Amino acid sequence: MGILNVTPDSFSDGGKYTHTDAAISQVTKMIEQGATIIDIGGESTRPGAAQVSENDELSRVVPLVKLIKAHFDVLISVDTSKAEVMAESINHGADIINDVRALQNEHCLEVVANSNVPVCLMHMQGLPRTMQNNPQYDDLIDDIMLFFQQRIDVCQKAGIAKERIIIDPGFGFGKTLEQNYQLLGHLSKFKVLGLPVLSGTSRKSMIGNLLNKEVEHRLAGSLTTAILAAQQGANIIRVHDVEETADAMKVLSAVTQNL
Ligand code: 7PJ
Repeated sequence: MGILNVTPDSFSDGGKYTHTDAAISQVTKMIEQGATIIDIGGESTRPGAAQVSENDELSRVVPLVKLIKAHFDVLISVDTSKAEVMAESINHGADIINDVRALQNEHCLEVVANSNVPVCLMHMQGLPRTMQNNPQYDDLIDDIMLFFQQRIDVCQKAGIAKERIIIDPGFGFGKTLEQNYQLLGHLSKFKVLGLPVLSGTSRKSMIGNLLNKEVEHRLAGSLTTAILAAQQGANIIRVHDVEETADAMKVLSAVTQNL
């Protein structure tokens, strides 16, 4: 899954792809490099980021969904927590809804239930503005597991079949540095839920803070996390550096296919 950020303030590609032409060339490049899903995000969820109005998010995301649909044969994922953005994106051909709030905002459950697209439920403790202020768990893995079980249950009761659900433990979303690495080390545990797992660590602070490196120097760290996640059964790896990650995944599968 290649990340296409369309927010002016998203941290690692800071507004470079706000314009249509740039977005198209970025998508072309990511597909050539091996991305099979493009994740469009119109709301920055980095800690402390400004909130985005529904109209702004709609006007950033929906034209891109239409454009990508018209020009490419690739799965389109929309990273949003707003029911209206979900609905409009689905109407214009989005293939996956990726919600860092796991459909907890108003009307989101209904919108997804009334469609047939898969949805990624991500775990977040707290909310983006404050989530990194001293996150606490009784037991990190058990707490996140319980959250997934509850959200899967709520989704199923709302009419979203289990077959449509993808889970994501939400690296960096209300987790300390240690907790993020503990989570990565135990990622395979979530496979007991019998659902596809998405892992998103690309260029995140968990890498920057460990290595003391700025965003443009986090490739080696990002690749290491991608490999560790894939080795534990992650099915979708959400990344900025598609070419390098696709190479790493090819090498990994050459090994695992010959085991
Ligand atoms: C994630 C996401 C993630 C899923 C972002 C960033 C922050 N969606 N959207 N998982 N992260 N499913 O890319 O650093 O980890 S935005």
